[in-house]
Amino acid sequence: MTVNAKQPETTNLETIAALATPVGRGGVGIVRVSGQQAAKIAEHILGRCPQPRLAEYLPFKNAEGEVIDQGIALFFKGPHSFTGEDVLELQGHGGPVVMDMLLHAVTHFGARLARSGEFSERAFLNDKMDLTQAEAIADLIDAGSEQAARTAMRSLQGAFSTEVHDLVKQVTELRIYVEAAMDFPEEEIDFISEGKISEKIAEQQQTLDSIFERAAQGSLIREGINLVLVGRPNAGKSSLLNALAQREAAIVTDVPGTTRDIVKEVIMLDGLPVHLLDTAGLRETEDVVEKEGMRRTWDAISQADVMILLIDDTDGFSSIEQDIIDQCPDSVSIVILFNKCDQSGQAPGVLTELDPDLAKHTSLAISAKTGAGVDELISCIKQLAGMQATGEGAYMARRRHLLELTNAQSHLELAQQQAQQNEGELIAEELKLVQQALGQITGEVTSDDLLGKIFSEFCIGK
Ligand SMILES: Nc1nc2c(ncn2[C@@H]2O[C@H](COP(=O)(O)OP(=O)(O)OP(=O)(O)O)[C@@H](O)[C@H]2O)c(=O)[nH]1
Ligand SMILES: [Mg+2]
Repeated sequence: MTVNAKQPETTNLETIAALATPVGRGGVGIVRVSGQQAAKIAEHILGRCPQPRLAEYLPFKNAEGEVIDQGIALFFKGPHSFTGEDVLELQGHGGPVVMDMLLHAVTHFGARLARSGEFSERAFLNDKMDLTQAEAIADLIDAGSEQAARTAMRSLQGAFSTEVHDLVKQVTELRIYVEAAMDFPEEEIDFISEGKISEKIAEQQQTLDSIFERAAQGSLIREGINLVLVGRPNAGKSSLLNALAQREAAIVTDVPGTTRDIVKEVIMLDGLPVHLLDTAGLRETEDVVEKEGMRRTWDAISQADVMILLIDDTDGFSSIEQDIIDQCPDSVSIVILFNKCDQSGQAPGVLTELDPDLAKHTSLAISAKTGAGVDELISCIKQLAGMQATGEGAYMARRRHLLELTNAQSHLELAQQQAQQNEGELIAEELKLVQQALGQITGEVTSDDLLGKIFSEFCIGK
């Protein structure tokens, strides 16, 4: 069910506490407390509640009045805090035992341990940020590359949500306009058939497409692609995996059938995360272990975005490769690699003069052993993934955002079709669905299930 999930106030919620720094030893460890009891807890532990936003150096005491640590205490009076509630931060010495004692004291005086993402969830419920911004915090923390961190920061600063909000505003205005026109039926047809509505919808479609493109870029930087290496035994799959990973991740020998299980490696190609899978070579065999390996190879192919089909160029393309191409699902992009070009004498790089049947796939000659042609292969992978040269303007987005954007796109397209047919009521209905889809992104319209799912993936203390 879709409901507006925001509660009018969260002041009656329990006070929560968590370790905000990583578990383990560190120079500083921070315990964070949020909720109505924060000031009272400060009085118990520090002897008094510090002045808002003023760092004070104080001893921290437990329930027995013993000093367990001393450090910096900070108090933020709600609503001027991260969560919008009263927040207390105790910065002590970052040892696991000290932090444990401090957490114990804080819970003794009235807080309970926070669930994952509960601080961010309260910030969202108290209108300190919208959903895309809350998600951007988790993405910034999890960022696996500089690009990912930059796009997350852009979303955190509101670039994504501002554009979505602006579009929602335009769609709403248009809907009100159409609805108002319907109150005057004799004028309605004229008013729609003038083409103004269709023009406005077309503008909104453009804006939405541009938002989608940048979100898709961000999502690519966040999630990456699945790339599977496939081919006959000894084609050089494991050698290529090692060349791309720049380490000896998989065993390479001249014995056909060396790789039996899937070898996984995550690499970064200029900010694009690539989940590489090296697989067991495909051939006729009675060996039970190898057969199971090949079953796993096909499993991996079905879940891949890109399949790299390696061929030993000294053997050449055969019906085995043709069968693999024929059995590969349509959703998987195929790259055909003629490997061992150092032996076959073929010049490395993109191949253009190919059989017409193969020409629809990208083909390259490389040498996994010498590294010749590998740079061209990398550019080709980035291009297939849709990675743009500059990550500029991309904002961190998740699959759920892309789904809602696609949903909005299709309803806006339907609204456009209704506009062509002068169907005022149906235009208004479609525009409403566009609004709803976009509202799910920023969290204006969400279900409790969705919120629970999003915040549970956060780390504790955030
Ligand atoms: N000359 C030359 N030899 C290569 C090249 N790539 C791989 N080889 C050799 O080919 C043999 C097989 O390489 P692997 O990488 O183990 O092949 P594979 O496709 O993983 O084989 P399986 O795991 O058995 O399916 C090894 O002896 C490699 O050194 C290349 O580009 N040039
Ligand atoms: Mg191998």
